[in-house]
Amino acid sequence: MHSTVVVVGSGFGGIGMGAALRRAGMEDFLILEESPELGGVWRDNTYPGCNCDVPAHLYSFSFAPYRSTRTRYPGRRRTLEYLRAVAADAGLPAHLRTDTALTEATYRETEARWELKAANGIRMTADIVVFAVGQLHRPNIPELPGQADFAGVSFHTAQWNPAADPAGCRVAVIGTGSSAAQCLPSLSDSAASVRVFQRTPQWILPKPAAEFGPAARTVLRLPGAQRAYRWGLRQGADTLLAPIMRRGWTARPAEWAARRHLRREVADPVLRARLTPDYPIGAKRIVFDAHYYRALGRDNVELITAPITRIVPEGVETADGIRHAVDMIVYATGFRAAEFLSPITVRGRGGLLLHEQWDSGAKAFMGLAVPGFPNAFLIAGPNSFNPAGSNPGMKEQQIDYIMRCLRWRAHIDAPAIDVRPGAMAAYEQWMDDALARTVWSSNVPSWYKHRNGAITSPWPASARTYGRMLRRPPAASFAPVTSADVSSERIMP
Ligand code: N01
Repeated sequence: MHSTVVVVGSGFGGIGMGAALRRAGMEDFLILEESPELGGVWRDNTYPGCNCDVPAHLYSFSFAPYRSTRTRYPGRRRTLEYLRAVAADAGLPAHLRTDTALTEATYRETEARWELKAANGIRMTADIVVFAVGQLHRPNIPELPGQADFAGVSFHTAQWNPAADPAGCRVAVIGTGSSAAQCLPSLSDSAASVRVFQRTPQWILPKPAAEFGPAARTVLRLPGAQRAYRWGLRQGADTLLAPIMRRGWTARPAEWAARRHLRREVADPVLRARLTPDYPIGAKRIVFDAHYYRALGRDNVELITAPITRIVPEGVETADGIRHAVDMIVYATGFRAAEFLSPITVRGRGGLLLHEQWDSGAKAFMGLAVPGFPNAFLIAGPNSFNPAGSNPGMKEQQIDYIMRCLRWRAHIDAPAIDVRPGAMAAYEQWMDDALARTVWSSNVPSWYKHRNGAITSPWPASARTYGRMLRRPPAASFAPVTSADVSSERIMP
């Protein structure tokens, strides 16, 4: 089986890519999806309280803008419905191959084609492969001694056990990131007790109400108002949030707002002190939330800050020797975000293994292409996560650029195109300089970083800057792969 393009993954990136291919009149493409249905993280995360902490009018594609005069922050079900609707409107179901987990992708130099193998035995070839597998879907469950002996139920937030009813249970939530903040209020509504195990306090900025008030609804009914609102959100993210990521005074207003939020929500000074971070705001992904602090103040909720030493049959043991008896452990411990494309084995020119090349931290030109891997593109690749705005928006910019690369390749009639090593070197230099000016260069661990400390996930500037850099024509950064290259050259050591 051969397709001109194979897209891997059907979250926002894969659906956006498929829609762009259809708009360009392309029919010969497949979208491979390892799960039984499309949706990415919005399909996977079914924990109670799961919702989007970016306003949906921004967290949507420009070609299918989210329209509502009522809902500002939809729940996960509504976001999943939005994605399904975009896919249906673009005619993507006919291109989707579900239950097809790609395991290997190998570039065959003589044919300038990708050979693809899936776990279900399907083999295919493609001229172009676009990896849109995301980075926040492989759960990070810490290895704690005694885990296997736990007598209750335990699971990760992204693998919520629908049969496990927290009502009347004693629940442990390990972790205090966005997932924990979103599920704690719902859990504490029905659980007998919830103990929240915090290793590091988070910076939390208040999130406006999920629904618009009457005045905003009236305004949003006016012609063009929702488009203007989306534009304002994008400008606001670039102007107000992106500067937080730089070190120094530009982060002060956000830190002040976060401290004010904490003061308003937590009356107890002792609890407040335990919830106050001692690292710069933005060093970890900021939590946007309005209910977490208040939930922590409930009578049936307790914040535990002593480090976890092990899991025991009856619950969680901490370094102060206390055994916290629980029936359910919820690992809100995040994702193995630095392991891009894992567990797919990707081989490029000369048998080059992508994961060997990325051993000390993933890198890709503009987060979307790697020298030595011709005709392969990434959506949401290294250093293209926007911590201060809309990631569907970043993905849309990547998709537009990939489409321009495909048109350029057709125009010059090249079997394959590859990133020029010089363009990659210049980009890496720019990236290193830009990252050195950000708050992430401080010694704070987060999912933004590889285990060796390399900063592999976030984009270090505004979305506007990203778009400006992608305006350069593909010919400035890519080169056709000639047959002479194919037979003799190994691009990278
Ligand atoms: O994961 P996280 P998340 N012992 O990595 C703790 C996106 N998202 O699932 O900070 C004890 O942020 C860890 O502690 P520490 C969003 O981009 C979006 O919450 O490392 N604790 C931390 O508290 C987000 O940033 C939405 O010290 C341990 C927590 O677990 C990203 O997903 C909603 C531990 C992990 O926090 C990930 O969020 C939800 C251990 N051994 C998520 N190991 C939207 O609304 C880890 N921790 C769009």
